[in-house]
Amino acid sequence: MAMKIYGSPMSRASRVMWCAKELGVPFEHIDVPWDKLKDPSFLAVNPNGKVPGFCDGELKLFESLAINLYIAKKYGTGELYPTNIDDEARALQWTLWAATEVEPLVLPAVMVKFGIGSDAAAAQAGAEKVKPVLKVLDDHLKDREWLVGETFSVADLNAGSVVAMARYGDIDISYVPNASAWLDRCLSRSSRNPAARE
Ligand SMILES: N[C@@H](CCC(=O)N[C@@H](CS)C(=O)NCC(=O)O)C(=O)O
Repeated sequence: MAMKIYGSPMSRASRVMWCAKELGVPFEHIDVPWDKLKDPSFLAVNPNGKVPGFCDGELKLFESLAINLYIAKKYGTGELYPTNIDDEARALQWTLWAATEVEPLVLPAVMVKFGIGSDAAAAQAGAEKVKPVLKVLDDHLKDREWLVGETFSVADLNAGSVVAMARYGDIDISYVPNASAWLDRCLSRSSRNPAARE
């Protein structure tokens, strides 16, 4: 039975679809209308009433980046997921860094851009506060192409999914050229092409 990924492609479900497509793992995509997220039928999938929701056989998961770590480890160890404990720890580090240090600062700009939120002051403050955070990423990438090891990994996919929100929110990140070029590399993967296999 194929994995099931619930949620609009315009939501964080896109991160999970990207991960599955990167590995060529077949999945069933179930779009869930925004006004149905708190319905009991969807709460049975994700009790938070948010997308993505995810099922793989008996396993149900929420949290997009955690789902990606699971998919990458189960279907892509040695490819998308590291084979040694040090690199595994680095992948977890960059994932948690993106979720906790970056996402809260760039989210308000995305909300304003798409008319979901109206706190322009929070959007502007986040765009300022994220500068030293992205400098950490930029410094790490000054003499390397990818975050962990020599190839694109789940660390890039997860952190790239989050840093991309700065772009979606029209936050200029050209002041971190290494991070900017890395984001371009991440976002130009063929697995992000809408025509990539589901
Ligand atoms: N940290 C969660 C965030 C999930 C989330 O907030 N999803 C949004 C869509 S991108 C949602 O479902 N919002 C509806 C709501 O909050 O009611 C994740 O990464 O999966």
